[in-house]
Amino acid sequence: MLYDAPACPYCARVRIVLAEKRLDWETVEIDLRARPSWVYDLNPLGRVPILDDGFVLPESAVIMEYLEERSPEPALLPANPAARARARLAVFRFDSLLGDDYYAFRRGEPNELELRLEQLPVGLSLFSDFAYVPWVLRARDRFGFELPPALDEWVEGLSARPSVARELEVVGAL
Ligand SMILES: N[C@@H](CCC(=O)N[C@@H](CS)C(=O)NCC(=O)O)C(=O)O
Repeated sequence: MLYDAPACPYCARVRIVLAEKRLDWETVEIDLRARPSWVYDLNPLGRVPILDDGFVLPESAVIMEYLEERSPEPALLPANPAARARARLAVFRFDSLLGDDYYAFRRGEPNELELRLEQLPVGLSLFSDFAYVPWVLRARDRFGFELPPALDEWVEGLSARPSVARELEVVGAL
């Protein structure tokens, strides 16, 4: 079971990985503006995504790691240990490399989102690319950011994958 919210880019990470690994999950949509109190029983922080796979697991990056280990094929992390570490580091640093400025922009606060988009650590692995692409799609399609050409190409490449194409539809409907 995936406790999900369409607008949530952290949930989008998990939706993409589930689709890539062709895992079929039931989804419970959570309305974050009228959140049921039982969500706090599953995750004391009250946040989605939350995966229930016989045990309850919040935190999108941890869920991604779990799914990569639970269902290793197709692999989203590279085989080489150094390359795996670099991809994981990119996800670990998500807040400083994108999230902090993205959410500062959303709050109307000073931000360097344009610079962050220029310097995004993309192309290290599918794993880290899927961890970043939900915010890039929203920056472009919801907030009108013109992406640097290399990033635009990266999005185009990923959009050929049904898992990401589906997320383009989700963003288009927000
Ligand atoms: N670190 C969490 C962040 C998840 C998160 O912030 N989800 C948002 C929706 S996009 C949420 O549930 N917000 C409700 C809240 O913060 O109260 C993750 O990676 O899963």
